[in-house]
Amino acid sequence: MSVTVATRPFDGQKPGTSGLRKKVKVYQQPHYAENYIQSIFDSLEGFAGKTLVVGGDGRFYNTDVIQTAIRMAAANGFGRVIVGQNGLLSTPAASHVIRHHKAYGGLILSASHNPGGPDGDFGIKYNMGNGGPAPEKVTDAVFARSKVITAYKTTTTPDIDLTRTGKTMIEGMTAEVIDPVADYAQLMQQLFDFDAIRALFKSGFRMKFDGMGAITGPYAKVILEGMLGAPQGTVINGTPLPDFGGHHPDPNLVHAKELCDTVMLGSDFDFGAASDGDGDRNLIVGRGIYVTPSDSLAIIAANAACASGYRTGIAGIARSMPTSCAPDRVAKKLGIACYETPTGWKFFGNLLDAGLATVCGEESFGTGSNHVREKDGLWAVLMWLNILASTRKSVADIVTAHWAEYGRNFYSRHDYEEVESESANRLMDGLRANLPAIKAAHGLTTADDFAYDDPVDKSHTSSQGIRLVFADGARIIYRLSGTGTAGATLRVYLERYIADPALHGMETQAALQDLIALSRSIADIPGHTARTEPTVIT
Ligand code: G16
Repeated sequence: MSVTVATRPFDGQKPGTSGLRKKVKVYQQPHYAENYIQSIFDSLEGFAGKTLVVGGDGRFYNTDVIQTAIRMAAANGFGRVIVGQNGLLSTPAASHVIRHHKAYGGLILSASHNPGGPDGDFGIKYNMGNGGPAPEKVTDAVFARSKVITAYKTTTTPDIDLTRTGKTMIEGMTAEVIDPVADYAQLMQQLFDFDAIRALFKSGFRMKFDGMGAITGPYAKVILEGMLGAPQGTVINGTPLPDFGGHHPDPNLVHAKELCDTVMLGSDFDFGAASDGDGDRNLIVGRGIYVTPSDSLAIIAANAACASGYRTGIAGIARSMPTSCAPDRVAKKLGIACYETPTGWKFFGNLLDAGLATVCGEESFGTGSNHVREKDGLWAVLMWLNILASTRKSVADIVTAHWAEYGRNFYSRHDYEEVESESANRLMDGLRANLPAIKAAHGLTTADDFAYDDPVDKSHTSSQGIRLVFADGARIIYRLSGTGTAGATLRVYLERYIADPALHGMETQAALQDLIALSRSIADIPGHTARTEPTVIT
């Protein structure tokens, strides 16, 4: 039976960079998830009888909210819900399922790379019919609705069985549990030369893929070990667990240290990769080398034609503003455009839909293409495997050859985590107020607060990060994270371009040393945050 439940608004249901991420304990408050889901439905139009995709990364509280969402979808008039078996769908797979099944939209339950478990984080994100995160005009409407909501609709029906594929009827709506991997695996087979990658593994090539106890494990096992013949055991931490097995499922040099040490420092493996909580991020390492996400995007763009799905070339590249300018150099050589967007995958959607960009990426370990409307961890890994299979070169050789051809953009991000919010805001306000003086004092070519005009829908987005550009093209960028759930995280992005190959072997932090010191003094980071060193350097 459908019922309407009275409720009262909660403060702070404002979606961040990627959906509404909060502590599990916040989400566990009675009516909290329901209010947010109803605010989403109330902000949409014309979905009666249509299909909604629901899935999550398997973190603690995932199946509870999935059952809630299914009941609410039925009561709100959707005709069908497609849900991943056991409530699982990686973020890129969810994006594909939405597109493939021509769904109206989807709810993705994830807090991405944030820790899971009862004391960890949870999140809900709405994706549109193109498979991409809702644009700001929708998320703004959801937030506005959440502030005045008085009731939500649900049903009194029991939980459906998520463990078996098949269909159940709920109040006239079909709930269809699907294999979460099948559609996605088929898409990957269309995009990449599986025969060439199979031959690479057959030749003795060895890799490790770290699923980090999160969602990508099942996808990686089916595709890498199953379809591509990588040896059993290639995928480690491959079972999704509610607390990710205690891992912080963030694929970077800090949280995937074991993988990095094994592959980069050892001699047993040619290639290493990892993906995050919800499967959209990727980390790429080779023997003796870590590939920065910015370099990875540039190298993928330069070599995309190795893969069958991109053989005819790419239309354009898009990168977020803090991502290094390495992809711009590739775009220039290919004679295509490189778009610079604010941080957040949602800003790529229009460019991809309009055919202006084919590949896109961000410094935050995200890379993807127009095959879905999310970044895609396993896609990036398969693209690298395809490039390695076609060229039969090592990761290090591919990267150093790329630098030799284009020059090297030395790049690093310094994060100051869990800073008191007021201090972080004061620091940013101080920078904003002093931009003209900073520009003059350091002879900068640009000192601004980045704003973006979308070339497709003409929307304007302001205050997307302080950008300091030096006369030689070096950059320091300051931004506050939009995905954290405790205090504020100050991100400082540092970049310097060096053309001379004789200097490309320099250690990154050493190459950026003077910029690092300047970044701290210009913003008075120690004064505002009482920190002398960042929490995480990637
Ligand atoms: C999300 C977005 C990304 C963005 C990243 C960084 O990633 O989807 O597009 O680059 O946040 O966020 P911030 O710097 O604001 O913390 P994910 O993987 O968390 O969904």
